[in-house]
Amino acid sequence: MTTSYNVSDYAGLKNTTITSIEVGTFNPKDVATHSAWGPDAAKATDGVFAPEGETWNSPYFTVILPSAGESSAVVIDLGSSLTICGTSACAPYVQADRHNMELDWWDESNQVWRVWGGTCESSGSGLILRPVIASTTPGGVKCGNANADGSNFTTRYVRLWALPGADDNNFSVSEIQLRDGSNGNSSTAQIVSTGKSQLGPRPI
Ligand SMILES: [Ca+2]
Repeated sequence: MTTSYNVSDYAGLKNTTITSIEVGTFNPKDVATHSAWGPDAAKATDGVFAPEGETWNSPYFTVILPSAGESSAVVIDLGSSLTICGTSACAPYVQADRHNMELDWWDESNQVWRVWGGTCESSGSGLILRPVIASTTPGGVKCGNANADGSNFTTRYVRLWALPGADDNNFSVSEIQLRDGSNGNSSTAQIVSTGKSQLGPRPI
């Protein structure tokens, strides 16, 4: 990385002389001291799905969640507050390992995470495509009616995390898709999550 500063542009600093610069230990993760962002998890918003049934921890497709619980969530930052479709025509959609996960959205006004729904635990293996099913019961999202309509939600941040109580600790996500809910909730609603920054696993 190269940076350039034209010191003479700053009044009062033009007489400053730098004789040497010593670079200390560089931590690429904790560059912001006010928060500890997790690693880049962009594989979950790159628009690429793994072949159905791909190994749950494929390094080519997956973001690994080290454990169940909110502390191992992956978080999508949509860049600005967007209205996301919550009805079955264009509800959130994921490809993840077979376990049950909860999808939450950040309520900026009240500074809390709100439950939107969860993935249905599957008896299959590997990575499995499925819709997120609407439910507003915190921590209690289980397999329900996949055609149930949830509510649209407006948020900048969405997170996905594995619910406790699973029969193993193999949690991963390969894709999360969120669609535009501001234009009629059609089945062709634009995907608004692809290419957006995703961080995890650490909640903000
Ligand atoms: Ca992907």
